[in-house]
Amino acid sequence: MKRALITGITGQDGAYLAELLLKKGYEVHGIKRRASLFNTDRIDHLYQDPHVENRRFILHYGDMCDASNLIGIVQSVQPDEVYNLAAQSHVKVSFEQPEYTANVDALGALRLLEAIRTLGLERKTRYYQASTSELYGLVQETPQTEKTPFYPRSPYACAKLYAYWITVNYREAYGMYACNGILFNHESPVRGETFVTRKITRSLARIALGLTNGLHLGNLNALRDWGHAKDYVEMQWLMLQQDAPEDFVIATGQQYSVRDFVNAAAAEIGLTLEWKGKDLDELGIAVAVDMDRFMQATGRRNGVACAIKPGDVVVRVDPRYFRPTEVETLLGDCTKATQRLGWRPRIGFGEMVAEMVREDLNLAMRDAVCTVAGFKSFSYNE
Ligand code: NDP
Ligand code: GDR
Repeated sequence: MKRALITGITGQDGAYLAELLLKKGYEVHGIKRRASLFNTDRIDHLYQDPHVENRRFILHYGDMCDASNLIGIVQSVQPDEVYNLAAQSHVKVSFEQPEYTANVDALGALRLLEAIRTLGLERKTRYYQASTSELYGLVQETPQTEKTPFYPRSPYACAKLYAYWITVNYREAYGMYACNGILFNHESPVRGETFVTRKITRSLARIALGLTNGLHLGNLNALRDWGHAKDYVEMQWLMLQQDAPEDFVIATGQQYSVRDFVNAAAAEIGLTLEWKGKDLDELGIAVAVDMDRFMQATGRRNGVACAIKPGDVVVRVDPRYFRPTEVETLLGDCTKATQRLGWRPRIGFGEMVAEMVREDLNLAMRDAVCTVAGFKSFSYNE
């Protein structure tokens, strides 16, 4: 039985990857930070009681800032494969916590690689580094491939640049099977709530059910290549199953703006928006609500009504979500992954948006029921 160690197992990708590896028969170990709350929502369905024998899903307390802890875990697990997914992964937050971001995202990767090397596992353990399209930053060519020069535009991207190169260096210096997946944005119903896609689907669902008032966004013109996390974790696994380690771009080759994403998500709940004004004064105003579509989206549940009326301002621009240096456009070319690994994304943009809206409507309906029953429902708007 193969043994995998996943850092960042409580995150979006960690949860999907753990599920995939368990299905493939792996024993899956994950590193989880100690927190004052459980923080295991995304992996609760995989949980196995520690008192059960022959468990295949095992969590270890750890932190990417703690080298001795990482050495101890790698020593005890003796993994065949390590997936380094842990990161302070929010680009905007990295401007507020640049040093911490560098510690976790850059030095964290080094600590893990050093743990593998100093324990003498460099010929046994294969290593995957979660690299990112943010490395391209101020893009030098479109679409971006494995050969496109990097130009990072945030403390997050600068930290990930170090992690990218230290992975290449350990491959070349020590002959390790270590590779980078340069992944473009990938989303899902369990995407963190403060990334723009999930913020949009969650907020629109809550506005439609009268749980919150409006959606405040930053740069509506930013262009991204959005894929589905489920497709992308499969590629992370595939990259570690080859004869030789290599770096790959993972993307869909399709690009949409943040405004396009809002329109697509709104359409899922029967809402048509009209965009008025410019720059900081731009507004997304409801012009029509298709009640049948709304009822269909909410599963035709009794008592559920749409709180949005034509003329309502649904979206506003708020400069607090602007970044000091923005990545305006990203579009990936995954030809190498398609030709060499036979990989191509299966879930399209429309299907992904529909799934995210459906799941967020379900969560919002649950909150609406609780609110009616007198329980308080919180609307964090970050
Ligand atoms: P998430 O933010 O959902 O998950 C990040 C994970 O890292 C969480 O499990 C988090 O733990 C953990 N983590 C954060 N800090 C530490 C630390 N100091 N020690 C240990 N664990 C820590 O990210 P995603 O799942 O979306 O992304 C996975 C990886 O892929 C990240 O490295 C990200 O930078 C990268 N990436 C993501 C892309 C995307 O579009 N999703 C695209 C390209 C790259 P906790 O739950 O406790 O916060
Ligand atoms: P990104 O994702 O920065 O690409 O990093 P995010 O969803 O945060 O932003 C995408 C684009 O949307 C614009 N935007 C907003 N973003 C957020 N979060 N909130 C807003 O209100 C908002 N309004 C507009 C942003 O300015 C940006 O242009 C993600 C992360 O998962 C990284 O870890 C990963 O490496 C990259 O994707 C690839």
